[in-house]
Order: sequence, then C-alpha cells, then structure tokens
Amino acid sequence: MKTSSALLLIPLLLGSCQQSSQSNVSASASDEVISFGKGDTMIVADGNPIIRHEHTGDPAAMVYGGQLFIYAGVDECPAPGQYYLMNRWTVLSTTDMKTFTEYPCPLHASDFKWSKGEAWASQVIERNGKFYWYVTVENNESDPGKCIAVAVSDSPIGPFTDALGKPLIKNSDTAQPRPDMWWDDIDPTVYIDDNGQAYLYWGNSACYWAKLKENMIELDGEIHKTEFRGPSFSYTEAPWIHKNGDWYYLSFAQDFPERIGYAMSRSIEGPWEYKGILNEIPGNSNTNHQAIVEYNGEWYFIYHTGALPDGCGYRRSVCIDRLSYNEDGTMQRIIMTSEGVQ
Ligand code: FUB
Repeated sequence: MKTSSALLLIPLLLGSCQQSSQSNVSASASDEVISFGKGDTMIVADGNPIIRHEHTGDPAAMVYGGQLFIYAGVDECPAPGQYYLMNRWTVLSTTDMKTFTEYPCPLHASDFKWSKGEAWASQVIERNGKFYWYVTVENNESDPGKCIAVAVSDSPIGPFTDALGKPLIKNSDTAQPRPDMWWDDIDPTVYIDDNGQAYLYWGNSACYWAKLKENMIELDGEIHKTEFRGPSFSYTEAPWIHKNGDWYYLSFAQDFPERIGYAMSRSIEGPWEYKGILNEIPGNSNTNHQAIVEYNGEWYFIYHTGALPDGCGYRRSVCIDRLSYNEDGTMQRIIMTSEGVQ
C-alpha cells in the first residue's frame, strides 16, 4: 500500500462478484450502481493525472451499471527509455470522478495467442449483456503489422478472452494510403447507432470505418475511408465517436506532436465537416488520445499526458477534464488542468 499527499491507494475488499446482464449504456444519478467484482486498489485522485502508481495511456471510457469505466493501456517502458513497452491493459471504475477502483488485470496482449503482443489503443462496448473489447496488437508473420483484435467478456471488468482466434482487421485489409504501411490499422473506436447498427472506426494516417454485424465480431460490408470536408488538416490517429443531441462527433489526433481535432456530422456515416482543434498538445507527450463521454449529466474529456515526474510520450498518465458545447453544437476547447474535475 502506498500513500502520498497527491494520491491515496487503498487495497480493496469489496463485496462478492455480482454479474449483470443489464444492457443500459447511460447512467443518471438515480441509476443503481452495480458491483461487478473485487477491486485491487482504490485510488483517491488529487487532480490530474488521476493514476500515479503506474503509467497509463490511450484511455477509453464506457458508462454502464451506474458507473464510469475507464480502460487504458499500461506503459511499462523503464526510464529513461523512449519506446513503447505495453503488455497489458487495465480497467478502473468510478461513481464520483474522484475515487477510482482498479480491478485485477482484465486482458494481456498475450491473451491473443496468435499475436506478437503490444497492447496499444482500445475501446470496450456492451451489447446484449456481453462486453466487446476492440484492441490494437501486433500480428504475426502471416500478415505482419498492427491489427485489430476483439475480446469478449460477460462483465465490464473481465476477464476477457479472444473472441476470434485471429485479427478482426489485418494490415492487408487496408492497402491505402500505402500498402507497406504496417501501422495504419490501429486505434479502434466503436459505436452503436440509434437503429442498432454498430460501426467501427480506426486508423493511423487514414481514418477507416466499417459496419459490424449484430454479433460484433464480423465486419458487415466493405471498409471505407473517411473523407473530411472543410478546412484542410493532417489526420493522424486515435478516432473516437460520440453523439450529443442530433450531432455525431468524430474526434481524432492530428499533426505530430498531436493535437485533438474534431469533425461533426448529422450521420455516423458522414459527411464529416472538420471543425478545428479541441485539445492542444498535452504536456510532455508526443501523442494525444481521447475518450469523450457523458456521465451523470456532465461531459468529460479523458486523455493522457506525460505529466508524472518520470513521464514522457512512452510513460503516459490518464487525466480527466470537463468538456462543454457551444449553442451551435461545436465543442469548446478543452482546458487541461492540474486540479482535474473534482
Ligand atoms: O499507445 C500506442 C499508440 O500511441 C496508440 O495506439 C496511439 O493512439 C498513440 O497514443
């Protein structure tokens, strides 16, 4: 157990595991908070970064069972190294945005036995009582390069198991913009539209999308490349889809070092109109990776920085700040704070 003025870590002995097949995806203050199992650690965050006992990057978020879940990759590169060393993902939940329960490791890159590991960016979504975790891993020599895999669980905290035994998307599935680009099939984001159709967006250098079948583990039709309208910009990676009112939002990392830009549309299939910068280059990190989520009536922007004392673009830390909209639906620039959202 570790205690500091900046962060309190408490080993947890929560109640017994209570699985649920409830399929609601949004929570209000009155929603019952469901316990899914024992946590390892309770974190009392004192501002940003919210997690300080390990390095975490590429956050994704999901509201389920009355709480907000955060999924992130764990950066294990020892200082002063400057390379990605990511073997596993972690999951935490909160009901007050200040105390976070971290659970036993729900998924390792090595759980995809056919892969060469590397736990890059990911996102979890619930459908029909099952939880689908779309992740980036390194494929084997059969189709070398980064690829997208999917794991499944009956619980938002796992354990998750490989759902397919092979990639959902592999490097050779996307020959554009360049067939030799081994790193373009990364950073999946998933969204279920109001009519029940599920969509997967992903990609570095190009933003790809495809429909998913009801079973969530097969593509439904061809792979498309997103064309953006409006001012020109340089799309990099890290797409995230969310909706507010009648507007769909596609946010992503642009440029390098990365800022977060975004586009808006009346349809999840576009056309997407580029709207400008949402978040600046984060402190001490060349990458920027966001999740945008509404929880208990407030909107949150969850991202990473290199803000810990030994931090950098390969030892990142998850942070949370508020997100606000303008009257016309555009989003106000994020103000990154050290105080956080408490
Ligand atoms: O964490 C590895 C890679 O860095 C992610 O896949 C990108 O989004 C960037 O954050």
